[in-house]
Amino acid sequence: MPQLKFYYAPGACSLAPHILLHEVGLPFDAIANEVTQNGANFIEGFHRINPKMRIPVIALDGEVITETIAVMTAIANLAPEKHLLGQTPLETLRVYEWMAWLSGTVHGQGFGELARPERFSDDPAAHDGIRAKGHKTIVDCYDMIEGKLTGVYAVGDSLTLVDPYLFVFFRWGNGLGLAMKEKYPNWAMLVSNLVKRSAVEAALKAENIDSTL
Ligand SMILES: N[C@@H](CCC(=O)N[C@@H](CS)C(=O)NCC(=O)O)C(=O)O
Repeated sequence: MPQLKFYYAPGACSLAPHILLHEVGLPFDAIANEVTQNGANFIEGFHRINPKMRIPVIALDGEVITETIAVMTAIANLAPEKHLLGQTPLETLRVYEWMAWLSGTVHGQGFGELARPERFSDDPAAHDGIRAKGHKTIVDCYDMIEGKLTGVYAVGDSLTLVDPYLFVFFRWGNGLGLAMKEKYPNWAMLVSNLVKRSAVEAALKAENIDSTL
């Protein structure tokens, strides 16, 4: 059994791999950090673990993996019988299509611009405009997410990496004051099914947060 060390922050994007770890059901050590709208507070020496200064991070028998997509793939590989990367090669492609867009555009661009405008311009006078653009990108992407969802799961007929990641963005939409349930009924249905899973309950409890549904 591999030794697993998971670095997260309550309510951050790391909630998605945290849920996946509970789905897989192997024991792991969870190390909490803090990331808020205003900044981040990482454990002492975190820059040696991930010089990019971001969570999530997972260490598998000491091998450090960063980036949500790689972290979640590593977790999925621990339980191949659960098909968390999809049931077929085409579903796996769809999983990575979703994950790359959610990580790069929705998170990195939309939420990055909204919460960390200083990453996009050194000129403080530009920051309000960048925040506004980030908010618009998020809403445009959320409309697209709603249009892409048709069933209980984002890809195929079973849980994949994409569903817990979509849960993170649904919670963040609530945090932004968007009328998530009313505006995005397909997405709300996916999330209401997801929160019935014991793995979601366990991860929310461990992070001491609620589903905000
Ligand atoms: N590309 C990275 C981005 C991860 C990321 O930005 N994580 C946020 C938490 S949701 C973080 O660590 N933020 C620290 C900061 O903003 O200082 C990934 O997908 O894992």
